[in-house]
Amino acid sequence: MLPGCVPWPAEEADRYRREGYWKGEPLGELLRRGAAEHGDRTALVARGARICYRELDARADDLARGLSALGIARGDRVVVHLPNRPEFVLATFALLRIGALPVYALPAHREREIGHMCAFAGAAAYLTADRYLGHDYRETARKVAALPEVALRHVLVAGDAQEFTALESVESAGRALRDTPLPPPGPSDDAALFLLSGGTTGLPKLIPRTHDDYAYNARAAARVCGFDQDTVYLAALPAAHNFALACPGVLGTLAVGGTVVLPDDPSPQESLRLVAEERVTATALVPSLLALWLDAQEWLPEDLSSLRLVQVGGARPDAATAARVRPVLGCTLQQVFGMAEGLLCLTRPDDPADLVLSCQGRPLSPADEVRVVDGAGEQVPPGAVGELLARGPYTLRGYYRLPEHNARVFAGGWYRTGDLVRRLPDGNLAVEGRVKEVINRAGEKVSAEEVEEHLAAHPAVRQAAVVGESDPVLGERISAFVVVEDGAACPTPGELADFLRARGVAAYKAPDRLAPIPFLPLTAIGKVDRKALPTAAP
Ligand code: OOB
Repeated sequence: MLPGCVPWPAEEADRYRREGYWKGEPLGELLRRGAAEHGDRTALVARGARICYRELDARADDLARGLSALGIARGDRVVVHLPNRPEFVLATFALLRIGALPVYALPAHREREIGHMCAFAGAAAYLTADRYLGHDYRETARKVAALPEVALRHVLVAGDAQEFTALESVESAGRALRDTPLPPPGPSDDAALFLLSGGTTGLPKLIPRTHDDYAYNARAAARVCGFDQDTVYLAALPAAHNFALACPGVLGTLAVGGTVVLPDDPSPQESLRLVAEERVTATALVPSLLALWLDAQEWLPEDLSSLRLVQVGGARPDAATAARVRPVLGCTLQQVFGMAEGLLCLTRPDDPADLVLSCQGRPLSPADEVRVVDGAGEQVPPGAVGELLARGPYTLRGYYRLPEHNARVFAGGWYRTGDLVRRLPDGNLAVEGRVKEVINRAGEKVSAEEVEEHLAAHPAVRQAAVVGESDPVLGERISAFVVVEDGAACPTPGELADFLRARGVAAYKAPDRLAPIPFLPLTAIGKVDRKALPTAAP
């Protein structure tokens, strides 16, 4: 095991192998198998170019040899900071094949996050693009490489590399070494890659995912979603995020011989155009992006008749938005409640529509174990709200190099998710908020998410974000930021209190403070970034 990572206990690991969850196959083989079975089929579509399985496989090998010749070796960490371009997929397989570990940064990250990741991971290399969406990533590379705590041996750039090493030149150097055998990637139960924790507070933590666990995650998700070689998956979210990478995402699609479409930019216009042009069948969206798709489709309709499945996750969609999927997009909605740490819950494509609208899904694997507990760690009665604990064949046993934090967050192999859920009698989970986003107002506990949902139901309110602010009298007060519908006047706190009361909501949940805001700040993956909301009263 890579030092700093926490293995599963031998007993559980044996069970996961025996029961067929862990197949003992390195993740890099997922594409090798694809190439053997689907050689001429299109694996990737990007910027009008089409790359078949055989070509993608061969190019990944070339890049693997090139990287190896540069001295990048098994166990090295490489921060991968690429937008959704073919190089992302090539670099992923090249690194996996030589046992070097990609550490996936999101395109929206800048030198603060990247510097932290490079330092904390002890990265040997940083791989980025030249420019994307108006940002020059070489500038980021310069700033990061200059940090005293960062010790990069290489900076690789896809595109115009300027003073850095061009990724293309590494691939062509590797092409000249085609007769050289590739070094083996190491045991399949060892860490293969690092994902970032999705927490909206503090700097991201690193989550090691093993070859065995992540391959299972991708394959099982593909199975549950009905992906096959006719699937055309649009990576509308950053492929560096677990949702679009392996739930089933890019890896799940490639595992079954489907086609991955990479948009040039993340705008709904570009995505919807590609759905029509490439006959896309499935995609994954966060609620904020789904709302944009729905609006865009109403004023600039495209032919979406190929679309079968739209996955929505990362945050809970409001009921009204979720209900528009079938009428506006003409396809099945799938709610996905996942986390980079592992556990993935999904509604199933053949679930009744009212069930899909009422919960966030059930665990992916028969081997997933979940518990819903109160503050004392005791299981709550069925149907009551409590904190979700999880363990299973693809849920981490510890964050990378954080033994003290791990001691607090893991007990008996259970990962404390920090999410408040309700378990329905059929095993589905409804997400009710987060432990941390509970506002303690004069002793009353208020879920920020619950208040947001009520505020968003007001006709003048398009979106709302609620945070707790310290208050000399109440301890914490409820502060609401609202985006008002076009042409509507911002409701007053009194009107909102009346509105909430009319909905039968306890009076203590009404916001104490209200501020109109032009748009809600989002995190790198598109969730509402509560910590970026202004905290002082306007
Ligand atoms: C996904 O992963 P992360 O790591 O960015 O964030 C995980 C957290 C969860 O612990 C939960 O608090 C929240 O995001 N979350 C949801 C949700 N899906 C995730 N909260 C409410 N409803 C949902 N459907 O966000 C992620 C990873 C894989 C697949 C999908 C999402």
